[in-house]
Amino acid sequence: MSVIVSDRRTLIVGLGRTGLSCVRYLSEQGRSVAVADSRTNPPGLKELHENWPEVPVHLGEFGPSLFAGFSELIVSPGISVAEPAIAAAAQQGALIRGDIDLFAEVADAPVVAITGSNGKTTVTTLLGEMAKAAGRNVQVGGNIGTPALDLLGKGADLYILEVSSFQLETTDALNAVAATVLNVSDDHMDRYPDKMAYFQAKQRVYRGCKNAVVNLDDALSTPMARDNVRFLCFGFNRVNPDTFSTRDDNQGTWITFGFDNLLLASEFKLMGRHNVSNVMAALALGHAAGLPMPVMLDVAREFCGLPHRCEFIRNLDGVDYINDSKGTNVGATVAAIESLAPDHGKVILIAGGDGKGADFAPLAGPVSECCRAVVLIGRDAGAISSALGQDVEKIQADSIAQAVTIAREVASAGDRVLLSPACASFDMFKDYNDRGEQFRALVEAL
Ligand code: UMA
Ligand code: ADP
Repeated sequence: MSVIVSDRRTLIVGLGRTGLSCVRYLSEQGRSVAVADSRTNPPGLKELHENWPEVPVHLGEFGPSLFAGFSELIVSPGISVAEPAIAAAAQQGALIRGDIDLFAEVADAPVVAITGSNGKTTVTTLLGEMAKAAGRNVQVGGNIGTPALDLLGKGADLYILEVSSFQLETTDALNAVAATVLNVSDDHMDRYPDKMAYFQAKQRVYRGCKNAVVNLDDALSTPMARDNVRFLCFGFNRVNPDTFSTRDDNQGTWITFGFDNLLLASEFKLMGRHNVSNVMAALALGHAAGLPMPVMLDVAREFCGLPHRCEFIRNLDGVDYINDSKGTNVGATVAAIESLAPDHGKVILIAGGDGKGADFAPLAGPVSECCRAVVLIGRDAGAISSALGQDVEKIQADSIAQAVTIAREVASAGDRVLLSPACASFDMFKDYNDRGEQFRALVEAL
C-alpha cells in the first residue's frame, strides 16, 4: 500500500529497531501511523506485519513528493534528514522529529545523555554499572542498542542514553540532568556537509541540561550556550574545584575530584590513557546524577571494558595482539596507537576499510612515532597510504587473514599488533563485531 493515499498524519521513516519502537510507542498511545522504508525487505517488516497488521507501509525508493500530506515525520537515525523526500515534506511544514525527541517529551525520570565521537558506549556501560551497583532502577539505551522508547514503562528512576549525532539532529531538547560531548573528531563525513554540521549536531545534547560535563582536553566539548547550566569538568592534570582530574605522585597517576585523590589509574582493568578520560567522564556524570562516590569507585576498579575496544587477545612470541575493531574513525585509532605503544617495542597497525569520507592526515604523526609497519586492508587502503607518507613501512593485504599473517612476520618481541582500522567495516565484513571476531579467531589460531 502506498502511504501517499493513507489518511495517517504521522509517518515513521525507517523500519529498523527505531522505527519499530516508534510504531509500538505511538500505537500504545492510540495514535495512528504509517511507515516508509526505502528497502524492499527492511529488518522490522515481519514484526510489523505480525503485531500491527493495520499499519500502512510503503517499501522502496522515496519519490520526491512521497511524504507530502504528512504533518509529522519520525525519522530513523540511519536516514538523513537531507533526503529529498524528507526535505520536501519539511518545506511544506511537516515537523521532522526522531525517537529521542518523542522520548524526551515523556521521560518520567532524570536522563543522563552521552554523546561524542568516541567512548560513548564505554562510558554509557560503565555509568550504567555504577547506577546498578548503587541500587538504582536504571534503564540504559539509545544508540548503544535498545531504542530509547523501549525503556519507558519499566519503573526507571534513572535513564542513561547513548545518543549519536544522527539522533541529536532530530531532537529538540533532551533536558538531561547531566549531558556530555565526550570529544569530537572526524566521523560520518559521508553524511555531513562539513565538520561544523557534525559538531553542531553533537552540541544539541546540552539543550536544556542541568549539568554540562565538559572535557577540558577537547575545546569542542564545551557547550556553546551556557545559560542556567552548571559546569562539571574533567581532564588530565587540571586539579580544580568541580573538576575530575589527574595528579601524578610517587605512587602513580591519581584520579582526583577537587583536591582529593580518589583512586589510582593502575587500579583499573581498562587499557589505555583514553580510558582514564572515560572513567573521569563517568564519575562526573554519576556525581551529577547523585550516585555515591564509593560505589562508583568500586565499579571503576572492576570494570573490564567491552569487546573490540582495545581488547587484549593473546601474547605470542613476546608480541601482544590487540583487537580494537570498534576503532571506526581516525580519533579512535590515534587514541589506540598512542595509548598502546609499548615501552620497548613498536606497534604493527592493521587499518583500512570504509573511511566514511574522513581525512586520514591526523594518523601520520602517531604512526610515524609509534609504528614499525602498517598493514592496509579494504576500500580506503590507498587513501590511508597516501596520508601516511613515506615515514613508515606500508604493506597491502587482500584479506584480514593475510593481514594477520603479515603482521606476525613483521613483529618482533616487545611489539604490539593492533587491529584499529580507523574505518567502518561494511566493505569487507558484516559489521565491526564480525571484523573483530574474525581477527580474534585468526590470532588464536596462530
Ligand atoms: N533506511 C532507509 N533508507 C536509508 C537508510 C535506512 O529506509 O537510506 C531504513 C533501513 O532500511 C532500515 C531502517 O531505516 O530498515 C534502519 O534504520 P536505522 O539505520 O536508523 O537503524 P535502526 O535499526 O533503527 O538502529 C538505530 C541506530 N542505527 C543508526 O544510527 C545507523 C542504531 O545505532 C541504534 O542502536 C538503534 O537505532 C537504537 O537507538 C547503530 C549505529 O551504527 C549501532 N549507530 C551509528 C554509530 O554508532 O556510529 C550512529
Ligand atoms: P563509541 O560508542 O563512541 O563508538 P566505544 O566506547 O564503543 O565508543 O569505543 C569506540 C572506539 O573508540 C574504540 O576503538 C575505543 O578504543 C575508542 N575510544 C574509547 N574511548 C575513547 C576516548 N575517550 N577517546 C578516543 N578513543 C576512544
